[in-house]
Amino acid sequence: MRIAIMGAMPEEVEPLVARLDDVEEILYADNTFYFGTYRGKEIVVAYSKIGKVFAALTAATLIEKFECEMVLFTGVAGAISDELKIGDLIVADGLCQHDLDITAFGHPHGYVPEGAVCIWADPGLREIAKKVAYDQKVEIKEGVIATGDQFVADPERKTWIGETFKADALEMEGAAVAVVCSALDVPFFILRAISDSADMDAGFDFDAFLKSSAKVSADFVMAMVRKIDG
Ligand code: OS5
Repeated sequence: MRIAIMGAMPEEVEPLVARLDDVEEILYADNTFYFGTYRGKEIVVAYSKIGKVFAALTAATLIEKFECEMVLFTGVAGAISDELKIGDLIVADGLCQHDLDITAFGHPHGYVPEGAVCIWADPGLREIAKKVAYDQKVEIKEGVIATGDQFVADPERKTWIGETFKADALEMEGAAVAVVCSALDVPFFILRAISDSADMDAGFDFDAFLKSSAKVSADFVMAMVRKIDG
């Protein structure tokens, strides 16, 4: 079983690469893929670069070129739910694209013909996350994560996204990974730790908490890898 673990930014994958044994770097499609092992399991780590297009390219490459059989995403997110504070973990049950808009043709926000507003993450991997959380006595929230090519630092936009998609957090890559994995029938899991609240302070908070929150998420995903069979 070869497991892909991806993030969007260097800070999101550095804690993963640091824990791999026998690391080999492979350059492909203008990106670096880190091959290694962790507790005897074959792992491929990559950061995609920011946004939906880069994330889709990386997820597709991990599956089609490097033959990964599942994709785990780790990184940070902006909180929508008031329950989520800096450093808290959210597991996506569903992912949607808040910036996908052909409402001029009568379609709902986030929908295009032959697509779906919400794509559901793998239930088995979400169960493993719950077991890890129980073992580690850590709280995780499950909820919808909204994705768009926009760093949200605006309370009005954040509220609109929360209300329109019933979303608890937002980021810029998760739904792209979901679209690719579901089209290719590969199980996927998206985990984020909160770095900011997508409000007027978001830019400042993001800079202050990117590294610490990215590590919270990366450590949790590695604990999941230890529990995954195969
Ligand atoms: O990957 C982007 C989405 N991430 C989640 C996130 C988020 N998304 C939307 N709105 C929010 N409020 C969010 N909070 C957390 C985080 C990331 C945001 S874009 C930040 C870009 C900052 C930056 N620009 N240049 N660098 C960093 C330096 C650099 C250099 C080399 C490689 C990468 C970055």
